[in-house]
Amino acid sequence: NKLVFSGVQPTGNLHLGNYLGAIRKFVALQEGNDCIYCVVDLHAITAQLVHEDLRGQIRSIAAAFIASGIDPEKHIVFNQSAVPQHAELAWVFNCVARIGWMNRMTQFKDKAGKDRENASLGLLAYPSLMAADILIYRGTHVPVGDDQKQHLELARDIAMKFNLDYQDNIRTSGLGTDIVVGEEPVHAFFPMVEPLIDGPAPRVMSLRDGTKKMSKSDPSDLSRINLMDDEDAISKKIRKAKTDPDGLPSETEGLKGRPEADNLVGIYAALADKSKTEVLAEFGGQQFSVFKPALVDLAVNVLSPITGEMRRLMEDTSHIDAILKKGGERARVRAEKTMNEVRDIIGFLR
Ligand code: AQP
Repeated sequence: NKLVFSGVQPTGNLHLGNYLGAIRKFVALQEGNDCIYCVVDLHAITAQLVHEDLRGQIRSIAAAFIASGIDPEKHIVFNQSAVPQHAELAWVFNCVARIGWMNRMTQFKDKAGKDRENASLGLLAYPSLMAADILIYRGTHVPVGDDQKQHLELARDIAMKFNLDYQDNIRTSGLGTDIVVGEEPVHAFFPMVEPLIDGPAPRVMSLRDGTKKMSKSDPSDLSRINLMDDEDAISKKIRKAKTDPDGLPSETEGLKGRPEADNLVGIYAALADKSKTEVLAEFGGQQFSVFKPALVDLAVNVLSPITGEMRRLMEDTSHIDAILKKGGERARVRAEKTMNEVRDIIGFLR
Protein backbone atom coordinates (compact mmCIF):
# COMPACT_ATOMS: atom_id res chain seq x y z
CA ASN A 1 0.00 0.00 0.00
CA LYS A 2 1.28 3.44 -0.93
CA LEU A 3 1.28 6.15 1.70
CA VAL A 4 2.03 9.35 -0.18
CA PHE A 5 3.47 12.29 1.76
CA SER A 6 4.81 15.61 0.57
CA GLY A 7 5.17 19.19 1.76
CA VAL A 8 5.62 22.73 0.49
CA GLN A 9 7.22 25.59 2.43
CA PRO A 10 5.24 28.76 3.07
CA THR A 11 8.20 30.95 2.14
CA GLY A 12 6.91 33.07 -0.73
CA ASN A 13 4.81 32.98 -3.84
CA LEU A 14 4.38 29.58 -5.38
CA HIS A 15 5.70 29.31 -8.91
CA LEU A 16 5.37 27.02 -11.89
CA GLY A 17 8.28 24.88 -10.64
CA ASN A 18 6.47 24.15 -7.37
CA TYR A 19 3.31 23.40 -9.34
CA LEU A 20 4.81 21.08 -11.97
CA GLY A 21 7.46 19.53 -9.72
CA ALA A 22 5.14 18.91 -6.79
CA ILE A 23 1.51 20.05 -6.53
CA ARG A 24 0.35 18.72 -9.89
CA LYS A 25 1.74 15.31 -8.94
CA PHE A 26 0.00 15.49 -5.54
CA VAL A 27 -3.31 15.85 -7.39
CA ALA A 28 -2.62 12.95 -9.76
CA LEU A 29 -1.62 10.61 -6.92
CA GLN A 30 -4.90 10.96 -5.03
CA GLU A 31 -6.62 8.18 -6.96
CA GLY A 32 -6.10 4.85 -5.20
CA ASN A 33 -3.58 6.12 -2.60
CA ASP A 34 -3.67 7.41 0.95
CA CYS A 35 -2.18 10.92 0.71
CA ILE A 36 -0.99 13.42 3.28
CA TYR A 37 -0.06 16.91 2.07
CA CYS A 38 1.55 19.35 4.43
CA VAL A 39 2.39 23.05 4.56
CA VAL A 40 5.81 22.74 6.17
CA ASP A 41 5.87 25.88 8.31
CA LEU A 42 8.57 24.57 10.69
CA HIS A 43 10.88 24.37 7.68
CA ALA A 44 10.04 27.97 6.77
CA ILE A 45 11.95 29.36 9.77
CA THR A 46 15.20 27.48 9.06
CA ALA A 47 16.62 29.99 6.57
CA GLN A 48 14.78 33.12 7.71
CA LEU A 49 13.42 33.40 11.22
CA VAL A 50 10.99 36.31 10.93
CA HIS A 51 8.33 36.32 8.21
CA GLU A 52 6.06 39.27 7.57
CA ASP A 53 2.85 37.31 7.07
CA LEU A 54 3.55 33.67 7.89
CA ARG A 55 -0.12 32.87 8.60
CA GLY A 56 -1.15 34.34 5.25
CA GLN A 57 1.57 32.35 3.49
CA ILE A 58 0.47 29.11 5.19
CA ARG A 59 -3.13 29.73 4.13
CA SER A 60 -2.11 30.53 0.57
CA ILE A 61 -0.17 27.26 0.15
CA ALA A 62 -3.19 25.36 1.50
CA ALA A 63 -5.40 27.34 -0.90
CA ALA A 64 -3.11 26.34 -3.78
CA PHE A 65 -3.47 22.67 -2.80
CA ILE A 66 -7.28 22.90 -2.74
CA ALA A 67 -7.53 25.09 -5.87
CA SER A 68 -5.35 22.61 -7.77
CA GLY A 69 -7.78 19.79 -6.97
CA ILE A 70 -6.64 18.12 -3.74
CA ASP A 71 -9.62 16.68 -1.87
CA PRO A 72 -9.17 17.44 1.86
CA GLU A 73 -12.00 15.09 2.82
CA LYS A 74 -10.47 11.99 1.24
CA HIS A 75 -6.89 12.96 2.04
CA ILE A 76 -5.18 15.00 4.77
CA VAL A 77 -4.12 18.64 4.34
CA PHE A 78 -2.58 20.40 7.35
CA ASN A 79 0.26 22.59 8.55
CA GLN A 80 3.29 20.97 10.15
CA SER A 81 3.46 23.03 13.36
CA ALA A 82 -0.02 21.76 14.31
CA VAL A 83 1.43 18.26 14.76
CA PRO A 84 4.29 18.49 17.30
CA GLN A 85 5.23 14.84 16.74
CA HIS A 86 7.10 15.93 13.56
CA ALA A 87 9.55 17.90 15.70
CA GLU A 88 9.74 15.13 18.29
CA LEU A 89 10.67 12.47 15.73
CA ALA A 90 13.09 14.94 14.12
CA TRP A 91 14.92 15.10 17.46
CA VAL A 92 15.29 11.32 17.46
CA PHE A 93 16.53 11.50 13.86
CA ASN A 94 19.01 14.24 14.82
CA CYS A 95 20.52 11.62 17.12
CA VAL A 96 20.40 8.91 14.41
CA ALA A 97 21.88 11.03 11.59
CA ARG A 98 25.56 12.01 11.48
CA ILE A 99 26.84 15.59 11.16
CA GLY A 100 28.89 14.55 8.12
CA TRP A 101 25.72 13.47 6.30
CA MET A 102 24.17 16.91 6.83
CA ASN A 103 27.34 18.77 5.84
CA ARG A 104 27.26 17.07 2.45
CA MET A 105 23.79 18.36 1.51
CA THR A 106 24.02 20.65 -1.51
CA GLN A 107 20.93 22.61 -0.48
CA PHE A 108 22.55 23.41 2.87
CA LYS A 109 25.71 24.56 1.12
CA ASP A 110 23.69 26.73 -1.31
CA LYS A 111 21.42 28.25 1.30
CA ALA A 112 24.09 28.74 3.97
CA GLY A 113 26.42 30.39 1.44
CA LYS A 114 29.95 31.32 2.45
CA ASP A 115 29.15 32.17 6.07
CA ARG A 116 28.31 28.60 7.05
CA GLU A 117 29.21 29.04 10.72
CA ASN A 118 26.43 31.59 10.94
CA ALA A 119 23.67 29.45 9.40
CA SER A 120 21.01 28.24 11.80
CA LEU A 121 21.34 24.78 13.29
CA GLY A 122 17.82 24.23 11.95
CA LEU A 123 19.02 24.78 8.38
CA LEU A 124 21.70 22.12 8.87
CA ALA A 125 19.16 19.71 10.42
CA TYR A 126 16.49 20.46 7.76
CA PRO A 127 16.75 16.99 6.13
CA SER A 128 16.26 15.33 9.50
CA LEU A 129 12.94 17.15 9.97
CA MET A 130 12.01 16.28 6.39
CA ALA A 131 12.66 12.59 7.08
CA ALA A 132 10.50 12.87 10.21
CA ASP A 133 7.67 14.53 8.22
CA ILE A 134 7.48 11.50 5.97
CA LEU A 135 8.28 8.72 8.41
CA ILE A 136 5.98 9.86 11.23
CA TYR A 137 3.26 8.51 8.89
CA ARG A 138 5.53 5.69 7.71
CA GLY A 139 5.21 7.29 4.27
CA THR A 140 6.39 5.21 1.32
CA HIS A 141 6.15 7.53 -1.71
CA VAL A 142 7.16 11.18 -1.93
CA PRO A 143 6.36 13.31 -4.99
CA VAL A 144 8.95 16.12 -5.20
CA GLY A 145 11.02 18.12 -7.65
CA ASP A 146 14.47 16.92 -8.64
CA ASP A 147 16.13 19.33 -6.17
CA GLN A 148 14.87 17.19 -3.25
CA LYS A 149 16.44 13.94 -4.43
CA GLN A 150 19.44 14.16 -2.13
CA HIS A 151 17.25 14.85 0.91
CA LEU A 152 15.19 11.75 0.16
CA GLU A 153 18.30 9.60 -0.11
CA LEU A 154 19.22 10.90 3.33
CA ALA A 155 15.73 10.02 4.62
CA ARG A 156 16.40 6.45 3.47
CA ASP A 157 19.78 6.46 5.23
CA ILE A 158 18.17 7.70 8.46
CA ALA A 159 15.38 5.08 8.26
CA MET A 160 17.93 2.35 7.57
CA LYS A 161 20.22 3.36 10.43
CA PHE A 162 17.28 3.54 12.86
CA ASN A 163 16.12 0.09 11.71
CA LEU A 164 19.60 -1.40 12.11
CA ASP A 165 20.50 0.33 15.39
CA TYR A 166 17.23 -0.76 17.00
CA GLN A 167 17.02 -4.13 15.21
CA ASP A 168 16.65 -6.17 18.43
CA ASN A 169 14.14 -3.81 20.03
CA ILE A 170 12.08 -3.71 16.83
CA ARG A 171 12.02 -7.50 16.83
CA THR A 172 10.96 -7.85 20.47
CA SER A 173 8.34 -5.10 20.10
CA GLY A 174 6.66 -7.02 17.27
CA LEU A 175 6.28 -3.73 15.39
CA GLY A 176 8.55 -4.47 12.42
CA THR A 177 8.34 -6.31 9.11
CA ASP A 178 11.00 -8.15 7.15
CA ILE A 179 12.21 -6.25 4.10
CA VAL A 180 15.20 -6.59 1.81
CA VAL A 181 17.31 -3.50 1.13
CA GLY A 182 19.74 -4.15 -1.72
CA GLU A 183 20.79 -7.70 -0.82
CA GLU A 184 20.43 -7.18 2.91
CA PRO A 185 17.46 -8.57 4.92
CA VAL A 186 16.35 -6.08 7.58
CA HIS A 187 13.64 -6.25 10.20
CA ALA A 188 12.34 -2.75 9.59
CA PHE A 189 10.08 -0.39 11.48
CA PHE A 190 10.46 2.49 9.00
CA PRO A 191 9.93 1.80 5.28
CA MET A 192 12.43 2.85 2.60
CA VAL A 193 10.84 5.91 0.99
CA GLU A 194 10.63 6.10 -2.79
CA PRO A 195 10.99 9.49 -4.45
CA LEU A 196 8.54 10.22 -7.29
CA ILE A 197 10.49 12.65 -9.47
CA ASP A 198 9.72 11.57 -13.04
CA GLY A 199 7.88 13.54 -15.74
CA PRO A 200 9.02 15.97 -18.44
CA ALA A 201 9.76 18.86 -16.02
CA PRO A 202 11.32 17.42 -12.83
CA ARG A 203 13.39 20.60 -12.49
CA VAL A 204 11.81 23.69 -14.00
CA MET A 205 14.53 26.22 -14.78
CA SER A 206 14.57 30.02 -14.56
CA LEU A 207 13.11 31.80 -17.61
CA ARG A 208 16.13 34.13 -17.56
CA ASP A 209 18.83 31.47 -17.24
CA GLY A 210 18.24 27.87 -18.28
CA THR A 211 21.01 26.62 -16.01
CA LYS A 212 19.41 27.92 -12.78
CA LYS A 213 16.40 26.41 -10.99
CA MET A 214 13.18 28.45 -11.07
CA SER A 215 13.00 29.62 -7.48
CA LYS A 216 10.96 31.77 -5.10
CA SER A 217 14.08 33.55 -3.94
CA ASP A 218 15.37 34.64 -7.39
CA PRO A 219 15.45 38.45 -7.25
CA SER A 220 14.10 38.70 -10.82
CA ASP A 221 10.32 38.19 -10.99
CA LEU A 222 10.77 37.67 -14.75
CA SER A 223 12.63 34.45 -13.96
CA ARG A 224 9.48 32.66 -12.79
CA ILE A 225 5.77 32.31 -13.44
CA ASN A 226 3.95 32.71 -10.15
CA LEU A 227 0.72 30.83 -9.55
CA MET A 228 -0.94 34.18 -8.79
CA ASP A 229 0.24 35.84 -12.05
CA ASP A 230 -2.51 37.07 -14.35
CA GLU A 231 -2.69 36.46 -18.09
CA ASP A 232 -0.74 39.62 -18.96
CA ALA A 233 2.11 38.74 -16.60
CA ILE A 234 2.32 35.15 -17.89
CA SER A 235 2.33 36.38 -21.48
CA LYS A 236 5.02 39.01 -20.80
CA LYS A 237 7.28 36.56 -18.95
CA ILE A 238 7.07 33.87 -21.63
CA ARG A 239 7.58 36.36 -24.46
CA LYS A 240 10.65 37.74 -22.67
CA ALA A 241 11.97 34.26 -21.73
CA LYS A 242 15.56 33.81 -22.85
CA THR A 243 16.01 31.58 -25.93
CA ASP A 244 18.65 30.96 -28.55
CA PRO A 245 18.23 32.08 -32.17
CA ASP A 246 17.52 28.61 -33.62
CA GLY A 247 14.08 27.12 -34.13
CA LEU A 248 12.83 24.02 -32.34
CA PRO A 249 14.39 20.67 -33.23
CA SER A 250 12.18 17.78 -34.29
CA GLU A 251 13.76 15.33 -31.80
CA THR A 252 14.80 15.59 -28.13
CA GLU A 253 18.46 14.99 -29.09
CA GLY A 254 18.43 18.46 -30.62
CA LEU A 255 17.68 20.03 -27.21
CA LYS A 256 21.10 18.99 -25.86
CA GLY A 257 23.23 22.02 -25.01
CA ARG A 258 20.20 24.31 -25.37
CA PRO A 259 18.99 24.63 -21.73
CA GLU A 260 16.48 27.42 -22.36
CA ALA A 261 14.82 25.62 -25.30
CA ASP A 262 14.82 22.37 -23.34
CA ASN A 263 13.17 24.11 -20.38
CA LEU A 264 10.35 25.66 -22.43
CA VAL A 265 9.64 22.38 -24.22
CA GLY A 266 9.63 20.56 -20.85
CA ILE A 267 7.21 23.12 -19.40
CA TYR A 268 4.91 22.76 -22.42
CA ALA A 269 5.01 18.97 -22.18
CA ALA A 270 4.26 18.94 -18.45
CA LEU A 271 1.39 21.42 -18.79
CA ALA A 272 -0.09 19.47 -21.74
CA ASP A 273 0.47 16.07 -20.09
CA LYS A 274 2.59 14.99 -23.04
CA SER A 275 6.17 13.85 -23.54
CA LYS A 276 8.81 16.18 -24.97
CA THR A 277 8.93 13.89 -28.02
CA GLU A 278 5.24 14.51 -28.67
CA VAL A 279 5.66 18.27 -28.26
CA LEU A 280 8.56 18.30 -30.74
CA ALA A 281 6.56 16.19 -33.20
CA GLU A 282 4.10 19.09 -33.20
CA PHE A 283 6.46 22.08 -33.07
CA GLY A 284 9.73 20.74 -34.57
CA GLY A 285 11.08 23.13 -37.22
CA GLN A 286 9.00 26.07 -35.89
CA GLN A 287 10.45 29.31 -34.52
CA PHE A 288 10.00 30.47 -30.92
CA SER A 289 7.78 33.23 -32.31
CA VAL A 290 5.24 30.46 -33.01
CA PHE A 291 5.96 28.25 -29.99
CA LYS A 292 5.91 30.95 -27.31
CA PRO A 293 2.32 32.17 -28.02
CA ALA A 294 1.15 28.53 -27.95
CA LEU A 295 2.90 28.10 -24.60
CA VAL A 296 1.26 31.29 -23.28
CA ASP A 297 -2.21 29.98 -24.27
CA LEU A 298 -1.55 26.62 -22.66
CA ALA A 299 -0.12 28.09 -19.44
CA VAL A 300 -3.04 30.51 -19.10
CA ASN A 301 -5.57 27.73 -19.74
CA VAL A 302 -4.05 25.49 -17.08
CA LEU A 303 -3.18 28.11 -14.47
CA SER A 304 -6.01 30.67 -14.62
CA PRO A 305 -8.71 28.42 -13.10
CA ILE A 306 -6.31 27.63 -10.24
CA THR A 307 -5.41 31.29 -9.73
CA GLY A 308 -9.10 32.26 -9.74
CA GLU A 309 -9.97 29.61 -7.19
CA MET A 310 -6.99 30.54 -4.98
CA ARG A 311 -8.13 34.18 -4.98
CA ARG A 312 -11.66 33.12 -4.06
CA LEU A 313 -10.45 30.92 -1.21
CA MET A 314 -8.21 33.70 0.13
CA GLU A 315 -11.07 36.25 0.25
CA ASP A 316 -12.58 34.58 3.31
CA THR A 317 -10.03 32.27 4.87
CA SER A 318 -12.44 30.53 7.27
CA HIS A 319 -12.84 27.60 4.86
CA ILE A 320 -9.07 27.08 4.59
CA ASP A 321 -8.65 27.46 8.34
CA ALA A 322 -11.29 24.77 8.93
CA ILE A 323 -9.56 22.40 6.47
CA LEU A 324 -6.19 22.89 8.19
CA LYS A 325 -7.69 22.44 11.65
CA LYS A 326 -9.45 19.21 10.76
CA GLY A 327 -6.42 17.96 8.81
CA GLY A 328 -4.18 18.70 11.82
CA GLU A 329 -6.47 16.71 14.10
CA ARG A 330 -6.49 13.70 11.78
CA ALA A 331 -2.71 13.87 11.26
CA ARG A 332 -2.06 14.10 15.02
CA VAL A 333 -3.88 10.84 15.71
CA ARG A 334 -1.72 8.98 13.19
CA ALA A 335 1.49 10.72 14.22
CA GLU A 336 0.95 9.99 17.91
CA LYS A 337 0.46 6.29 17.17
CA THR A 338 3.84 6.12 15.37
CA MET A 339 5.52 8.23 18.06
CA ASN A 340 4.27 5.89 20.81
CA GLU A 341 5.73 2.97 18.88
CA VAL A 342 9.03 4.82 18.46
CA ARG A 343 9.11 5.60 22.20
CA ASP A 344 8.57 1.89 22.93
CA ILE A 345 11.27 0.79 20.48
CA ILE A 346 13.82 3.26 21.90
CA GLY A 347 12.91 2.31 25.47
CA PHE A 348 11.50 5.56 26.82
CA LEU A 349 9.17 5.15 29.77
CA ARG A 350 5.61 6.33 29.06
N1 AQP B 1 12.24 24.72 -10.10
C1 AQP B 1 11.61 23.65 -9.65
N2 AQP B 1 11.28 22.61 -10.48
C2 AQP B 1 10.62 21.52 -10.03
N3 AQP B 1 10.23 21.38 -8.74
C3 AQP B 1 10.52 22.37 -7.88
N4 AQP B 1 10.28 22.55 -6.58
C4 AQP B 1 10.78 23.73 -6.17
N5 AQP B 1 11.36 24.36 -7.19
C5 AQP B 1 11.22 23.55 -8.27
C6 AQP B 1 9.56 21.56 -5.76
O1 AQP B 1 8.49 22.22 -5.11
C7 AQP B 1 8.25 21.58 -3.86
C8 AQP B 1 8.13 22.60 -2.80
O2 AQP B 1 9.33 23.31 -2.68
P1 AQP B 1 9.62 24.09 -1.34
O3 AQP B 1 8.74 25.27 -1.24
O4 AQP B 1 9.54 23.17 -0.23
O5 AQP B 1 11.12 24.52 -1.37
P2 AQP B 1 12.16 25.01 -2.40
O6 AQP B 1 12.63 23.85 -3.21
O7 AQP B 1 13.17 25.67 -1.56
O8 AQP B 1 11.38 26.03 -3.33
P3 AQP B 1 12.01 27.22 -4.11
O9 AQP B 1 10.90 27.88 -4.80
O10 AQP B 1 13.11 26.86 -4.99
O11 AQP B 1 12.51 28.17 -2.98
P4 AQP B 1 13.93 28.80 -2.73
O12 AQP B 1 13.99 29.99 -3.58
O13 AQP B 1 13.88 29.14 -1.27
O14 AQP B 1 14.98 27.78 -3.06
C9 AQP B 1 9.40 20.58 -3.65
O15 AQP B 1 8.94 19.29 -3.96
C10 AQP B 1 10.43 21.02 -4.64
O16 AQP B 1 11.22 19.93 -5.11
